[in-house]
Amino acid sequence: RCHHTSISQMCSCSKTISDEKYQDPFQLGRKDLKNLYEDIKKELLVSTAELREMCEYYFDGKGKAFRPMIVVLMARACNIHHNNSREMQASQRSVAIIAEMIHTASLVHDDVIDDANSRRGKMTVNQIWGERKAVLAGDFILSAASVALARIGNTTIISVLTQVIEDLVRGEFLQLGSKENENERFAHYLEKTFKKTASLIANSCKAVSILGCPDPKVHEIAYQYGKNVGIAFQLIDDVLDFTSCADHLGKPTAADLKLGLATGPVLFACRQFPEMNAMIMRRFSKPGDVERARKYVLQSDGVQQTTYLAQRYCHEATREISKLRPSPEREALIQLTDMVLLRDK
Ligand code: GRG
Repeated sequence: RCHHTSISQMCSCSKTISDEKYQDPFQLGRKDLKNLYEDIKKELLVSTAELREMCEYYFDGKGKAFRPMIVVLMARACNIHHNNSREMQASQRSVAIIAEMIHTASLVHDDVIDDANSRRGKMTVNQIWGERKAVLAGDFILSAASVALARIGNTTIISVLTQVIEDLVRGEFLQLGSKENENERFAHYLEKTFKKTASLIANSCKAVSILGCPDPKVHEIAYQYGKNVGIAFQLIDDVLDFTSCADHLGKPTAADLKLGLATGPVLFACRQFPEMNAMIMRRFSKPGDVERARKYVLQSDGVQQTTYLAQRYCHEATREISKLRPSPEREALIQLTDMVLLRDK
């Protein structure tokens, strides 16, 4: 795996990527996102100091801002495709803000469900303020995102983005359950992956395409690009849980196994080492299961197979976005698929 870059570097800093192939295709998107966190904080204005501090906690510039970056690039690519417009609409930028707010609300709730202590190298909201307040902070961020969504004043956009909230909850529910049959297990994993991660990216891309262009074919291209990139992003996330170190990730590694979850690398490894089946069934609950499962995965080609699967999703995303008229933003979206595969955190 290549460890020279991360989405954080590509989205947050001005010039850090040394590889010549990646000549900073994100300059345009970065300009659109310059005041992203300030604008989000404006949406979160609340009267009590504690709630405000909790809600603002993750809007500190330490996230990768991967979703807003895709959204603004997609908005511009669709606008150029439709009428060669170089302008981005205020409503399209609002979608980027709303996407990051929904994402953050879901992180806050996820950390409560998983009883997580660290994220992005800092303590989680639940660790500092306790579970009950963390749930409320997540709710508040989500409600502020809903207010911003209503302000756009377009019922189609409201229904596209509220679908994401339903999918997030259903995805989290799917993760709580498991399947016995091997084929069902993989389908269940991919469905969970779509709902927990890809739906937000797919539907945010669809929303900005609807705002920028009346052609339903373009909406489908935007949706398919976001869906495929989103699934690839989660597959690589699942790989990094096995291959990266905790310090670099900003959260513990093998976290999925510790939570009892069998992700892509485990499901592929199980085909080579069927003895893992029993461990999967008991959700790695016996002492030593987590360590043994991790060893099996690293001995198997589970990591390579999952990465290969992610490559196929990225290839599909590239095929979809290539149907749009050429533009620097379209090229950035294509390069972004490579960076999803090469990221190391
Ligand atoms: C409150 C809307 C809402 C949902 C409740 C808890 C829940 C249902 C859903 C959890 C969804 C979730 C946390 C999915 C994980 C997605 C994921 C890959 C997160 C990591 O994304 P990065 O790497 O994070 O982009 P940064 O830190 O860079 O922002």
